[in-house]
Amino acid sequence: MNGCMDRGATLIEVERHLMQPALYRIGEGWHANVVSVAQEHLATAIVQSLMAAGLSRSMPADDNDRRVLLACVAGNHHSVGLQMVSDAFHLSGWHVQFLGANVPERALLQQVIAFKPDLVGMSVTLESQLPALKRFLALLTERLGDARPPVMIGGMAINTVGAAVLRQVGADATAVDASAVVGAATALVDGVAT
Ligand code: B12
Repeated sequence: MNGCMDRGATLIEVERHLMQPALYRIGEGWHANVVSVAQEHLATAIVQSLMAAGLSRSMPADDNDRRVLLACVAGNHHSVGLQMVSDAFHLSGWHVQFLGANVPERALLQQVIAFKPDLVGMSVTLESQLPALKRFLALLTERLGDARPPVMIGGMAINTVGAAVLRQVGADATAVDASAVVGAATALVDGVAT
């Protein structure tokens, strides 16, 4: 990572083009029983510590006065991808609250009310987690009505099912990865604000 960044790559480029494919390969090896559970945990921990080191040597853009609240849907324990999304927002000047894995829906609702984000971003890895996402978005709409902030969703399940899922669950936009997320989020928030 340091070598890539020394040569001018951004942290997000390193995360997207080095770390993400490495973790996908770990997943394939795990599925094929050639990577153990302990090795998968070790790989995840190494990636997380490299991401933290990479973030500390990166310079965020000027504060743009926008807030994003990021959480994995209840039941989703895969937080590394959302952490990359968090890094992308942070380095682009957004105020980020990253709640991590498996956030219970009532706790997330309370935090949306308290933080008043311009955008909520939710990560979904397994298709079996889509009903929990749909339930949460229905709760958010019921409680906040017109004041509900726009919601972006992403993660492996969303990339697999495709954009049609947006309407099914009641979300506003998606982005395929951490490189694409800030552009899509800015377009969404600007569109909503005008
Ligand atoms: C590490 C890992 C775990 C760790 C996660 C630890 C952690 N702190 O995150 C642990 C051990 C908890 C875990 C558990 C399980 N896992 Co797992 N896991 C993985 C692995 C190897 C890597 C995940 C990862 O970090 N990927 C890298 C990140 C960067 O990629 P990403 O998540 O896709 O994120 C990018 C985009 O999707 C997007 N994105 C992500 N979130 C968001 C949000 C928004 C708003 C937007 C716009 C974009 C966006 O941007 C990200 C960055 O570019 C994957 C393999 C894989 N293909 O991902 C398997 C994998 C996802 N796991 C799998 C399985 C089966 C499980 C378990 C069911 C295993 C079990 N029997 O217990 C449990 C389920 C836990 C749960 N309930 O969620 C399968 C899923 C298969 C499927 N399609 O159903 C996979 C694919 C492995 C495999 N090949 O079989 N896992």
